[in-house]
Amino acid sequence: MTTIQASDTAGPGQAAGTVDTHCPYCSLQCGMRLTGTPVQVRERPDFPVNRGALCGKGQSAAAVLSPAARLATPLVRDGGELRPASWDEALERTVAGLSAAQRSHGRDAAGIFGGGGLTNEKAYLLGKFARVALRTINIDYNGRFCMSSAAAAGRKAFGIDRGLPFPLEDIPHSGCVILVGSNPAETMPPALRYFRELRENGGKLIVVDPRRTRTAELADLHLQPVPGTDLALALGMLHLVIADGHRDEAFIAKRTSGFEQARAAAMAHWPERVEQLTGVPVERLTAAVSLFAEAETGMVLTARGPEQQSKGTDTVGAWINLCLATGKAGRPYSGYGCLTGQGNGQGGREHGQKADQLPGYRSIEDPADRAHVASVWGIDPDDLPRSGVSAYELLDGLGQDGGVRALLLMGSNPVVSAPRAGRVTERLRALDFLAVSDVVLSESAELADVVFPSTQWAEETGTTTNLEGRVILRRKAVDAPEGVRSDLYLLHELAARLGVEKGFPDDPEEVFDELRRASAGGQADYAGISYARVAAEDGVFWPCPDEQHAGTPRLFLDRFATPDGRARFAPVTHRPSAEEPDADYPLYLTTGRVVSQYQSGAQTRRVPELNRAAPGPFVELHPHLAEQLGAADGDLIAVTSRRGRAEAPARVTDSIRQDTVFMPFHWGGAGRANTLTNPALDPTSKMPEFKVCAVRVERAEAAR
Ligand SMILES: Nc1nc2c(c(=O)[nH]1)N[C@H]1C(S)=C(S)[C@@H](COP(=O)(O)OP(=O)(O)OC[C@H]3O[C@@H](n4cnc5c(=O)[nH]c(N)nc54)[C@H](O)[C@@H]3O)O[C@H]1N2
Ligand SMILES: Nc1nc2c(c(=O)[nH]1)N[C@H]1C(S)=C(S)[C@@H](COP(=O)(O)OP(=O)(O)OC[C@H]3O[C@@H](n4cnc5c(=O)[nH]c(N)nc54)[C@H](O)[C@@H]3O)O[C@H]1N2
Ligand code: SF4
Ligand SMILES: [Mo]
Repeated sequence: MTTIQASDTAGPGQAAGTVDTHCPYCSLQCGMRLTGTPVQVRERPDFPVNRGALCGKGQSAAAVLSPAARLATPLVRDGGELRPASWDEALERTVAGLSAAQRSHGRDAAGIFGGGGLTNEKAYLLGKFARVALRTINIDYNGRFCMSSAAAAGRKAFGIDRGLPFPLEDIPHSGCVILVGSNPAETMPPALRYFRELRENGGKLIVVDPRRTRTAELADLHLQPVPGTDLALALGMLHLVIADGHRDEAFIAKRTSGFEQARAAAMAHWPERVEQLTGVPVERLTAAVSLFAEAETGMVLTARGPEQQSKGTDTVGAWINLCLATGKAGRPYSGYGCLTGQGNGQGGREHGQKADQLPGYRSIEDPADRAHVASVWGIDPDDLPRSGVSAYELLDGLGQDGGVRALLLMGSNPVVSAPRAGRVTERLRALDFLAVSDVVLSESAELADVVFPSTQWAEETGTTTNLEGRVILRRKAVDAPEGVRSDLYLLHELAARLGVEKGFPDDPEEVFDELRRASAGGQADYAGISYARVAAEDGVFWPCPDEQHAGTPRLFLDRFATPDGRARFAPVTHRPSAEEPDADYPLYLTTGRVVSQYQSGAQTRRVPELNRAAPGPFVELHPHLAEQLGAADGDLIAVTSRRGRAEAPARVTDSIRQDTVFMPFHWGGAGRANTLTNPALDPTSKMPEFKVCAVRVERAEAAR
């Protein structure tokens, strides 16, 4: 039974037996209160982001604490089967596996794959473990699959990458918000309130999505483009802004650079051409431009729709251009923001899990950055590895010459969530050695040689950084089952057994204090953020360079973070998706989420009430398409792409374009959407094209 541990874990002023903490799942990091035995989730009305509201995943999160749902002991593979083992045996096997690969194939043959759900402390120590204990270049993480395109575009334009440059509470005060490929009605339900309040205040909401989602139904205007054409759409809007005299000359002159090139590209995207490329009628494009350009203030918020494309970085750049040309950036209630996704999607990328990054958003190739981090780590900068390859490239090369031979996977389930997942599963099987740390026996853990059961969320203390750049504290509320230890302990033990005795503490606050020093002076500066402040202030926004600094809820009001203080226009033009429909594969497939399942489903598929609400995969298709196939709602549909074939029941709805089908990606097995997806990568961010590929669709019997 899971019992609340109140004595040393409850914050100041909290009743014994009650612990205030945050949800284990998405980047809103909703505040919640844990109480009772067995532990139950309750409202915590005082936390500003969600003011007590929780979605069904948050409400039911305690189910995954139950020993029946979670891993409770290490497992090792013996004669083909996984069997329970001691921590000692599991650790020894792992050190042997990693070391053998490095001895035979060089240091870079050991690799790490991390996750954006890991706390800042875990992400930081995992990056340090790769560079200091394994000394490999090969570490990357699932954040590449998430908001890496927005991060790359944000850095190019503004000189810094923070999901939102303002708190969510600013949204209702804006004049017009364009939500591009974001479906918060399913993916962040408590945040919907901010968009409802926007409309109550007279502000306008525009939603851009190939599907009329529940979010789109709230909008004043819904644009329904062909998947993969957001870049053309944004260029078309910029064209009209310029043609209709809506640009803000004074802002462009004073606070930006590069307008001329962006203007030239936009002029080649006249409205009729854009209608042809995107399927969005000229009148609707014009209406969108009027709503946005004529509003006093405005925001563009993107999520995975426009970002998970092989041109995601350019696409986000084009939407930023629209903000800059209309003077809707760098001032109150205006700006571009990315709605990050995972619980620590923001912090997870700032502290060193990404192949090219060191803590504090420092660059692993920059001599001054290397010197700073090496001094905090007490090593010679020359001993720091350089940057390795990106997530999909790392997975694609597993077990091959020049690739990783022994992998530690922590906080991701790529068998379900990686693009072209059939290939990725085959590569994981080809490894000499695979260790997985997880809280449940995920599909990826099932392939491992060693499985470590990690403490999660309410069983441990740690910080995450939510989509606003607000660093928050998740407090330990319950003890984990015996046999379960934290990821920090795992890294501490592995490092020691690899001969690095010092520098891998397993106390989260100690790790955080080191992270603060490592990040000091970097872009994502956490130096002034302490556990005590985070607890007292409902979170602290980075950058926060010292303890006296208030933190930075709003960025760019005086200047952008570029060397000259100006935001940069992106010189981008439209290009097609990596795979467009043709005679053999005549339709678009796009993928995404439903409200009751989270990501690869590893956690939420273990919660009965969520499974009742979302029991399995489906293929969303338009009634006209269903009629052509002779398929009715619920009939089994076969979807085939150049990568493979998946089957799931039809869900017939006129809310989707006729040329497009949609599948959620939360399930493995026959209905796995990622059997189909195209791993074509964005050249800058290395984001795979989850949101567009070409498919053929048939009734399953007809296809057999
Ligand atoms: N319930 C639930 N909530 C979650 C998650 C979850 O798995 N389940 N995951 C969390 C994470 S990590 C993330 S990243 C966020 C993601 O949050 P969102 O980005 O909101 O989620 P998605 O469903 O992936 O994509 C959003 C929308 O993009 C649309 N879309 C598809 N193709 C295109 C396109 O080419 N252009 C445009 N403009 N739109 C397109 C889809 O129809 C979909 O409605 O959600 C977080 N919250
Ligand atoms: N087709 C398609 N595919 C997609 C997407 C899409 O839109 N379409 N979206 C992509 C996006 S945005 C994302 S973020 C990825 C996410 O996909 P994954 O990377 O697979 O993410 P999760 O399913 O959250 O996997 C996290 C794993 O870590 C475990 N875990 C949770 N907390 C901890 C912890 O503290 N320690 C350890 N050791 N383990 C923990 C969970 O149980 C789970 O098994 O999927 C991507 N894949
Ligand atoms: S919206 Fe996100 S953080 Fe909030 S309760 Fe739901 S899953 Fe948790
Ligand atoms: Mo994500």
